[in-house]
Amino acid sequence: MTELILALDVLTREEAVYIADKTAPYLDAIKIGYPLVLGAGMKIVHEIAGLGLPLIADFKVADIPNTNKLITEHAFQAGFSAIIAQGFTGSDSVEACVETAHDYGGSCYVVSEMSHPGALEFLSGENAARIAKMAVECGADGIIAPATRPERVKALREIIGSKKILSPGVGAQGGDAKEIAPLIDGMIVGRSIYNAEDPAKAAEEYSFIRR
Ligand code: 3DU
Repeated sequence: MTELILALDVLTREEAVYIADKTAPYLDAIKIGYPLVLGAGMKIVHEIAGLGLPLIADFKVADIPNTNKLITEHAFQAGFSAIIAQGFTGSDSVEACVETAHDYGGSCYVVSEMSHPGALEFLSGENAARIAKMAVECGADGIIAPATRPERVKALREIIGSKKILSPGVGAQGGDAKEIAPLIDGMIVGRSIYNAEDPAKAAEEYSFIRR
């Protein structure tokens, strides 16, 4: 079954705890990135981890290998169980994230192609395919691929086989949950859940769609 992952991009501790608490029964994991940790500090990770769901660090790590290692160590020490790295930096930088994540017993996902329109300017097509292939060779646990372009997800699936595909872009960015769910392992949804009038109801509805 496709997992439902909440992108918890709210800006304060209070909102984060409220939304996470209400939606947790319908989720398989929570993704936390810069909007929340810059707003509420890294201590929010420990607090949200108390709900018992796996937490994915969306830091899109994109630096030299040593800096990638240091960032990844911070993430796992803070309580994350997976990290997202950019792939365009190359195999040595990606390997640093993958190896560090695995040292902590966690996972690393590599962004192969992004979901917004501008992604088509540099990181789609052949380059995205090369990144996906490299992610597999580096031992990554999966890739990030765009829910806004199901045909690209299918093409990337051919390359990565049974590695996981986590896919953002459903709802607010225009991706169709019903269409993308059968193609991927994890559906990442942010605004369509946390901005909904009733976030728990929205999460529940997505949790039905993904089956
Ligand atoms: O558009 P939403 O509000 O459902 O949020 C999508 C989340 O996924 C958000 O945290 C964004 O930073 C992340 N993401 C993408 O949207 C697209 C990507 O290619 C990679 C990550």
